[in-house]
Amino acid sequence: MNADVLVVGAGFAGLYAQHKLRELGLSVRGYEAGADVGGTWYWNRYPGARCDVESIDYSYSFSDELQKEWDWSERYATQPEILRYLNHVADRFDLRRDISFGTRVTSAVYDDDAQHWEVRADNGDVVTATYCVFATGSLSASRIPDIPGLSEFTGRWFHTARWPHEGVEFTGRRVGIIGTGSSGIQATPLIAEQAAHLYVFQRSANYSIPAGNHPHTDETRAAYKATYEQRRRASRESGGGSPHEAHPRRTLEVSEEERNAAYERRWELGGVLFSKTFPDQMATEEANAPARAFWERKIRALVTEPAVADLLVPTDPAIGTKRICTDSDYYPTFNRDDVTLVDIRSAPIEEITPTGLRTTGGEYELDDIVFATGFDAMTGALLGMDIRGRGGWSLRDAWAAGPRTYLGLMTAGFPNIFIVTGPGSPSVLANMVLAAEHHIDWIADCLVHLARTGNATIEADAQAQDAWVRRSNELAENTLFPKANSWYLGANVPGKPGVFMPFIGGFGTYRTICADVVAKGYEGFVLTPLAERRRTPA
Ligand code: N01
Repeated sequence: MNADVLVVGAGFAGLYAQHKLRELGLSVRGYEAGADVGGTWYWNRYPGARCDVESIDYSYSFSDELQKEWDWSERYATQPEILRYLNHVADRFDLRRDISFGTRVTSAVYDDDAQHWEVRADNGDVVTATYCVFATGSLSASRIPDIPGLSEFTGRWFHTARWPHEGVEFTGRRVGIIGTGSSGIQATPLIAEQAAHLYVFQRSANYSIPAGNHPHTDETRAAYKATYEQRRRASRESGGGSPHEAHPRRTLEVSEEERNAAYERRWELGGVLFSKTFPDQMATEEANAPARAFWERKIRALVTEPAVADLLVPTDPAIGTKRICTDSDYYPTFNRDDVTLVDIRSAPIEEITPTGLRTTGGEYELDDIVFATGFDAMTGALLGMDIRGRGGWSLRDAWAAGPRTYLGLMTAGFPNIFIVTGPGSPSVLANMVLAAEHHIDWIADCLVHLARTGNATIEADAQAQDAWVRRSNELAENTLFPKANSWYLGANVPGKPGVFMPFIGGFGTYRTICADVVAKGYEGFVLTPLAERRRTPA
């Protein structure tokens, strides 16, 4: 099988890649591990799953008709609604026809002589493709920690990112949930409503902000649709890919009263943008401390038992250095008699027993265990495949000390492989839909340029890549982010190199950098013409 472009993944990024690249007249072949479209929204079906970026922003911008015709029902869409939306997009633009579903790409090997990739999938398919686009997601390789005894457990167990499609009934059952990141924090209140008793096993407390979700009305929908164009423009120029204006002054330049009023306004609005109340909030501990103190006062007021509140307040000194969570009624859930917060920091889990779980502090009888234990983020899905570039050089070796890319788009030694929202791009720090659209548009323009200029390959120049990695690291080091043990740094995966993976310089700035690179003739990339031996048939 041959294709001009092979696209791996059929989430937001992969679907748009199908649409955009097909429009260029290229033959596109797609592979997707899930049985249908949706990517992260196909897999993450746990109770309470919803997006923490407003639905009107977390949606495609490439078609004005699409964004005008789709009516979001709530400010923050639920997983089922986002999946319905993606199915609608796939139907509307006929995007399924070139995708093999339920099929995982296992390897991609570059043939230097033929200047193409040979890609293999787990159904036995072998495809030769000139270009590969890896739209494999930043949070797609789910992780179950290596806790002894799981195979002996006689109850049911689930991972939030591999949730059964038919749903799970917890009524009358004793449930243990391990993990208190975004997934655990969203699932906890809903599982608590059903379970006979819920044990929340917490190793690290997280900062969560009430989401401030509300239904949209015809009026709010008409209002946002009328200003969509301005909203999208503001999002593209912003730091995080959605319209947001921080307070015009720095944290300590305003009085305590004004500061608290600003936090209160953001708190009332709800959501992750609390982290960006002041422009310097993530830059220094002094600027972060008042926001953190405000958060703590709010949370303590929600939790009845002071000892439980003590546990729910993170030990990380700064708020927002780990991905901030958003919730609906997470903290009040711990006031219920049928919910117990178990501190597994001071008394770690020793093993899963046939009938529950044992920590160094005690034994818990459980019917069900829910792993909300996260992902091998940003690199897990890519390194899960055997990708070999020039001279058989493997991506796993190239990234052994942490991911190295130029602009997050390409890696030196791997010609014609594009990564969508990869490490070294704003990625998870931005609105992923707009970030994916930006990358796919950039890739499409690049392929047109290659064709027009008679070039067959493009790859990152090693020196430009080194400089980009240095620049990204320096930017991160000037913030509080690297101080936390977060998945941004790979800290949740034993043995993973501790490198801050996303580009933290801001989405708008990054877009300008990418445009400048193109304006300067793809500066930092090496373009090579079609090899002589390919032009003249033997
Ligand atoms: O995963 P996480 P997540 N023993 O890695 C714990 C996006 N997302 O799926 O912190 C015991 O954040 C771990 O403890 P610790 C969003 O970007 C978005 O919740 O390592 N515990 C932690 O508490 C988010 O950041 C949305 O000490 C163990 C938890 O498991 C990202 O996905 C919703 C353990 C993992 O938290 C990941 O979120 C959901 C062990 N061995 C997800 N191993 C929204 O849009 C891990 N843990 C709202």
